[in-house]
Amino acid sequence: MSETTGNGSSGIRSLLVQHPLPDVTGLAPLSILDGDAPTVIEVADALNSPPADLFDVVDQRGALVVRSGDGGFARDALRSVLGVGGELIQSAAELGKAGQSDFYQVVDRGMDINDPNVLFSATTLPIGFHSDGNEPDWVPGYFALYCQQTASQGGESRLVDAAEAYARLLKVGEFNDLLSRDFFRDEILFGNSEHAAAMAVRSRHWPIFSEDLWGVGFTFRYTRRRLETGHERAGAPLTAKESAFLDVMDAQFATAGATFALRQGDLLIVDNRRVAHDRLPYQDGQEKRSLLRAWIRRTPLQDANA
Ligand SMILES: O=C(O)CCC(=O)C(=O)O
Ligand SMILES: [Fe+2]
Repeated sequence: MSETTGNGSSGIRSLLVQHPLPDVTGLAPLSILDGDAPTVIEVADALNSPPADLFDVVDQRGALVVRSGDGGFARDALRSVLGVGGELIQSAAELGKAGQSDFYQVVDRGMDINDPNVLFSATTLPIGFHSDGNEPDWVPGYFALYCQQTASQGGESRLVDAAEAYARLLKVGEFNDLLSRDFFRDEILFGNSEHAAAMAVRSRHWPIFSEDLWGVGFTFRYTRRRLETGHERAGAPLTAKESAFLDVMDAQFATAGATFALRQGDLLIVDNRRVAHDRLPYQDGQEKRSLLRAWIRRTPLQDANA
């Protein structure tokens, strides 16, 4: 059980050789697919623009970096760039449901990844391409990461267009039955018995790719580990074909997209429903790498079916 694509890589390679990735003409390609870093704008310009305009750029390009340089944002400036308190940020109730309040700190918490309740993002290990959120009825439309402190080594961000990956996988044809089918999704259940977790996961299943989720458009929902442990807990471990499908998908993510280093004072904003993201492993120096994360919605209907 690994979040990376190390296992069975010769099988993946032969599948990719058998099925070289075709050009996709139906979708406007996002710039982040060209291997570019996201568009960067200066914080002064961001603060002079309505947040809605910034999110228009994110919609068009998949991601955006607001750069403040050495000065950094005050927390208030961060809130106003993101539109917190206005239309854009999720309600307090939604934050509570997602287990977050205000901004969540992404930092190495020195925990043992062998514990299934520990998230890769709370360690220095590679996370693997994923989307944020793990709820049946709510998806963060966007996430933002504000870089308070870079790592001494590594920790680069990676982004790839999941809609384009989906279109390519459809053309491969081999996995069409799996692309939109439900998979079980584990949830972190501190202090709950294995039995309770197994019962809970039975009602937690949804597809990786939805062409039009809740009438608001294409949505990608995937964290490999939650899906693998979800299937184990549901008593339906992933089959060889299902694992091969995830390997091929992860391999596609890993070969495409942008890899770039956030600088201290950068605010990265990403379309979480369209773009898959990853973070490379890192080492901390004297100061620990630290990012503040916010989950954001743009309109009430965008991220929930309520
Ligand atoms: O550490 C990072 O750069 C990204 C963290 C992340 O993806 C997450 O917390 O979900
Ligand atoms: Fe994430």
